[in-house]
Amino acid sequence: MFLIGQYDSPFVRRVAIALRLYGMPFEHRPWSTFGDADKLAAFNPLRRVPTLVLDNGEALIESTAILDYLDELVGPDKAMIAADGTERRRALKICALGSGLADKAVSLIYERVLRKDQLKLWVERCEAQISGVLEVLEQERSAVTTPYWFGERIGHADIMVACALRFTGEAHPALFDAVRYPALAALAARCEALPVFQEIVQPLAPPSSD
Ligand SMILES: N[C@@H](CCC(=O)N[C@@H](CS)C(=O)NCC(=O)O)C(=O)O
Repeated sequence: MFLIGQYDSPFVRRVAIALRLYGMPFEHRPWSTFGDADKLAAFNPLRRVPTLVLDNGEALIESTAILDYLDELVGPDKAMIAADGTERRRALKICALGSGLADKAVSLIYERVLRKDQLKLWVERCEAQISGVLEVLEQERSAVTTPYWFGERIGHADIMVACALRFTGEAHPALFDAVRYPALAALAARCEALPVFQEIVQPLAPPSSD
């Protein structure tokens, strides 16, 4: 199977990290969503990444749906999320907040680099959404005493939040102040220190309007 997308995308990175942690071999095709849009469109008409193309040619899209498939392959004991119940619901919510944070940080970077005149209403809305989510995640995480969000083992929630924080910090340094969000900063540092996070990483290269 091959994974399309560059590792500066928090969504591609979360999937690649999960593939590695699950010990699943994959090829990496670091195509750009803009520069390689036509190649990408042959597998995903949305021209978005991550896109995971299976050995039978089937293309999976949306990081959450891709991880759902990987979880099914490894089975409930190894899956990095609870199979059901309250813990699964809570983990999915943390993942959704982390992925929403990344979505808004991506929208804001597109607004900043692709538009000649930024729309103030949209910029302010994205900024408010980003800081609102950071506040809530910080509150939630500071109430947790285990090394990772749901215990001793890393899970999809930790990976998503860490990938979103790295992206937000690189794309919008003014919006992520580690002093203001110490519990999140500590979680991100713990994750980023792992070999898999150090292997699967790429400094942000935003698209340009040129
Ligand atoms: N909800 C999607 C978000 C994926 C996403 O926003 N990917 C960005 C790159 S970080 C992308 O493909 N952008 C191009 C576009 O949306 O046109 C997921 O979880 O996979």
